[in-house]
Amino acid sequence: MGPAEVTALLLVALLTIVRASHVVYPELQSLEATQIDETSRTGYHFQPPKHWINDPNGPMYYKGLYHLFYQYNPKGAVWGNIVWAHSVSTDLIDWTALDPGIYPSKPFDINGCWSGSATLLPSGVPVMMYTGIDPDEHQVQNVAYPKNLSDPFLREWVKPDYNPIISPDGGINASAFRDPTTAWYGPDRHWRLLVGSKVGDKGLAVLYRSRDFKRWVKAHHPLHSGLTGMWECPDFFPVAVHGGSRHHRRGVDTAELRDAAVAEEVKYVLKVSLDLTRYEYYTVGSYDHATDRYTPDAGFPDNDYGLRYDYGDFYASKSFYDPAKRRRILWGWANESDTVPDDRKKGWAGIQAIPRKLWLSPRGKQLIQWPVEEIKALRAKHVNVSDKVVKSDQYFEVTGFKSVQSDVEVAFAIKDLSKAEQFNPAWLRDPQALCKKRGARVTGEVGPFGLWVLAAGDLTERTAVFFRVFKTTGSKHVVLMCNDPTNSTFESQVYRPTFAGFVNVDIAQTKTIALRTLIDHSVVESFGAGGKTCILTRVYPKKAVGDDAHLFVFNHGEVDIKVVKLDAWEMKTPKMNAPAQ
Ligand SMILES: *[C@@H]1O[C@H](CO)[C@@H](O)[C@H](O)[C@H]1NC(C)=O
Ligand SMILES: *[C@@H]1O[C@H](CO)[C@@H](O)[C@H](O)[C@H]1NC(C)=O
Ligand SMILES: *[C@@H]1O[C@H](CO)[C@@H](O)[C@H](O)[C@H]1NC(C)=O
Ligand SMILES: *[C@@H]1O[C@H](CO)[C@@H](O)[C@H](O)[C@H]1NC(C)=O
Ligand SMILES: *[C@H]1O[C@@H](CO)[C@H](O)[C@@H](O)[C@@H]1NC(C)=O
Repeated sequence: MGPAEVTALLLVALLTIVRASHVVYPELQSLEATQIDETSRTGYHFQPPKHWINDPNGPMYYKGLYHLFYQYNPKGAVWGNIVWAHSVSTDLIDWTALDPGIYPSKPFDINGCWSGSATLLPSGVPVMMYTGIDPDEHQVQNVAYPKNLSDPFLREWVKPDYNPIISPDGGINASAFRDPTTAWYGPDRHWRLLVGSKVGDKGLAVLYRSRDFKRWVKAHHPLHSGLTGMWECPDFFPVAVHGGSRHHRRGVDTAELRDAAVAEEVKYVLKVSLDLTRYEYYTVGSYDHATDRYTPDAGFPDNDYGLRYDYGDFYASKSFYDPAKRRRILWGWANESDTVPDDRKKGWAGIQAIPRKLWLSPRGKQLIQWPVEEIKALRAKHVNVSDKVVKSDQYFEVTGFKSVQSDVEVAFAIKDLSKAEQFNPAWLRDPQALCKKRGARVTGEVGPFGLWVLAAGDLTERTAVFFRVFKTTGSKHVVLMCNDPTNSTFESQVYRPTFAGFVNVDIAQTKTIALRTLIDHSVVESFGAGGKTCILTRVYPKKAVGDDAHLFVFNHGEVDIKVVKLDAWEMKTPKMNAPAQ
């Protein structure tokens, strides 16, 4: 490294301060976007007209409206000046932007209003619990109540003077104490909630109890902890156990747990966002109300290698119960993969993934996620392909529609699994590393096969979403799902990791595997095997934009595969955050 580089590095170190989990660029925080670059803006994924967004906050359903709040910088395209921006929708498709719901105004949140959750009290009153940054830069927990309960838009929020209601005392690190969950009510008539924290290398879901939602007392032990560094955005909720058919795929409201019969038929999910790796993981387990202990079921790794909602770009997620359709819906933030100067030029950064319905798989081994049914209403021009064999090293284009903003569902059949490559059990821990070694262009036996999306006509740009099948001992198989954006763009500064997860299917029995991919200009959001494995990636093609974006099916394995059926739809553009009249 030469002296000039050392100086440059020092300069970067001085200008960029890492505050909480965000890299901070003080000199850019309040530089308003003067123009908006539309090229890679999304059509049907949630985003505001401009500037920076991150975590989804306080999602809920109230008087016929879905509410989504989110971390937002009203003044620039990088993190800073954080408020709770607020949007509402009747159908999770068309969104209307309202004025920010919660913003710094009191000593207990004067330096920022960070993430939090909504709880619906038994009286029907919604209450927001959020992290405020006080004048000492301490992270404290506050409540806010709607000013006018008759207003379905819940435009104005009142912060009682008795805030903060939870302060970082009793050995809590005031710089690592945030993101309160939705509260739940126990048989002992006490409310409970979790706040993310850490002690040394140990991530904590700190538990608090309250009788009146005002005075909160820290429990003697956290609900759960793990040696994975700071836990952000914990989410803790019940899921119906399959078998109790009356609960099939339906969501469970934490409020229903007051009914002992319901409480006996559920499992619990604990999800945490790891500040260190910037990934999330979840476990499914049991929760003892009497001792306030959560125990993950056997078979769920409770560490960095745990199951993820999404193996790509998806963080700070939060679920909520939708009473209108009795389902649990998951929101998650996807950041940009381009550079900060790119974001400044674009005038915006960050989107929310498509809201996903979430439920426990029939055998209770994992969660299943699927785009909410509402987005089918956006499907327009349709094309299809059926019973088309794709031989080794062959590909074909899906023509007759514009794929740049589309929804693609495809089922692949595999003729012959006997040739599948041998799987090394050491690979089980890290699918991403395996996919990096065996990317889309590394020939295999069964796979790689899948889609090239946002591809240039000459294929110089393309993002591969694909499967690869391995065999293990005892005629069992392992299915790997990958997203390879290596050639998504010519821009060398763009972050282009291969993302991957294993798919828990018995491929020898099914002989087919399904893939659904939502393509949206700079978003490739994929659901493998009906939502068992999900991967979202952000890509920025230069050629494969607008009408020049193409869709192909490819097979780079030795064994033939067949497209049993492929359906693809152009997607209409909903009303996305036009300001309220
Ligand atoms: C409360 O909201 C309702 C419904 O929007 C409205 O009619 C009423 O005027 C509001 N009350 C106040 C005091 O603003
Ligand atoms: C508290 O958390 C901050 C932020 O992660 C960290 O820099 C600091 O070292 C922690 N303090 C202690 C005493 O662990
Ligand atoms: C393909 O789509 C057309 C028109 O949407 C439909 O009539 C036809 O049945 C479809 N074919 C298959 C095999 O799905
Ligand atoms: C990317 O493009 C280069 C040059 O055409 C090619 O050699 C390589 O195999 C491609 N990689 C992928 C993953 O498509
Ligand atoms: C999203 O951006 C990439 C590239 O800058 C980072 O590597 C990721 O850590 C980041 N993800 C989150 C959740 O912040």
